[in-house]
Amino acid sequence: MKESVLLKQENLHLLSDKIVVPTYDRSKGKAGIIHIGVGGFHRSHEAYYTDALMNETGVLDWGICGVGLREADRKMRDILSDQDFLYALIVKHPDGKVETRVIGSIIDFMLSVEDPIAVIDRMAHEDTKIVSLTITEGGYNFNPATGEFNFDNPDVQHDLANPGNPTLVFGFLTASLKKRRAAGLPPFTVQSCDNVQHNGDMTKKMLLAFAGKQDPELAEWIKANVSFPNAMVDRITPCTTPTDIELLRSDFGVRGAWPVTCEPFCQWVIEDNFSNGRPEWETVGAQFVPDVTPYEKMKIRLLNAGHSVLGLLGSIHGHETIDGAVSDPLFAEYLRAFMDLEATPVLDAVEGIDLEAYKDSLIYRFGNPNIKDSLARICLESSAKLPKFLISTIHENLAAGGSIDYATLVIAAWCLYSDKGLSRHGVEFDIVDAMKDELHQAAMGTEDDVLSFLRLEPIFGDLANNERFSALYSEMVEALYEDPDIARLMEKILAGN
Ligand code: CS2
Repeated sequence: MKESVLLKQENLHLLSDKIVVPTYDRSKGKAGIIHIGVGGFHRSHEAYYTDALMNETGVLDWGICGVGLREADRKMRDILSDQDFLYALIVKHPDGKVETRVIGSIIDFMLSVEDPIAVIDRMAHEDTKIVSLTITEGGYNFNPATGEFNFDNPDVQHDLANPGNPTLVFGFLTASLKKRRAAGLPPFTVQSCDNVQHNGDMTKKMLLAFAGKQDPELAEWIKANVSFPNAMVDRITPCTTPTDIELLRSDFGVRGAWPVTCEPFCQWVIEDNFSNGRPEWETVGAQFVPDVTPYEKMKIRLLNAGHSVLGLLGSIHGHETIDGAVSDPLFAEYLRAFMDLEATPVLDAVEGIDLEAYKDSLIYRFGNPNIKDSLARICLESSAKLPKFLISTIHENLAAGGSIDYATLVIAAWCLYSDKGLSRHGVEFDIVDAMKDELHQAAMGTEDDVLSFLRLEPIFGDLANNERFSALYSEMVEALYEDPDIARLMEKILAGN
């Protein structure tokens, strides 16, 4: 077998010419962007767009310095730093075609747990024009039912008491913006890349709540001077598996310890609102629009909610991946009916977008047999996702007198999932959720009080008191607890009960 090449800057010229590699001079790159939360998604999306831009135009001011705020980020930092911050992006097409490119836009990486001051200083450096975030839905630290900043979080308490030694993103943003202001530097733009509706507005609201407690005058300055563009981000990026690492070696001759795989589709719709300049990402396919609202709502309520529908129902049924679930005709029909009958009626029209075609494209993307997107990944942190992805649709349909059956079954399945933690065949789930214990406790009460799970107010708000919803939910939960054969209930809903 041909020898494989270690992924390093000095070895790039040895790589097969079927691999796209950075053509720009990385050693001259400046970190115009600090990115907090370098996981799979950042590496398949923002870092990919930025690399494509650097390759296309040769601009060097928009390199990315990754920042990890958690001890768990050490592995990524160590691996990337051993590879001169290079990694392979493996794009898997539905027809089996695989394209690989080496991404070079990340040029540095810092761990705040090692040196928080150095991170604050880097963010406060004049080269930094944008601080972008992929901190997951849960990282915004809001109470999902009220939408307000959660001051009860012990890490928030710590950060308020220790402004020079923060742990959470809001502490770092506040400390570095304070430094910039004192130095007379313009603020950076804070750019969220998470699946949160109005992600920029949400970041602003949370940061102002935190900074306002710490330094009200600074909060006023932030409010007046920092921009927080809203954006819709999209690219399905499953978790990297050992098979991906092996594929990179066997089919492309590259030894890279943590490649990223993703689908070919990629979308980024951004409001053009940057306080300190921005890369021309439109050159490489991003769209800049005056108002991103209709795009983000459409994506969250169809794509992300669709994932959750398949994720929870599919897990109970015993499916393991999104493509596995969507190739089951019952699940495909159920998903489409959920989209058509419950999600679409409460969406706003999106100029230039044919919603029917958008939904068709989602089902096509979900069916990509080479993207083995695990249902376990989809069900991660459901407590932060479902209020935005699915429960908002239920609330809006309740207000409008629309259908709620399809989504309600997902909530009932979530209760069973959190309570028993088992598929209908008895396979145990590995549940990862910041609210895992609360979810389990509440779900466990179901046999004594059928609405116990719904009483988790931060997630469900007052849904337990809604007669229409609670009656339907009770019926479904009782049926599921009696017999976890979820397919039977899905068929019943599809048949119009
Ligand atoms: C998924 C998303 O986490 C989830 O539940 O729905 O990660 C989804 O794959 C991305 O938003 C696609 O852009």
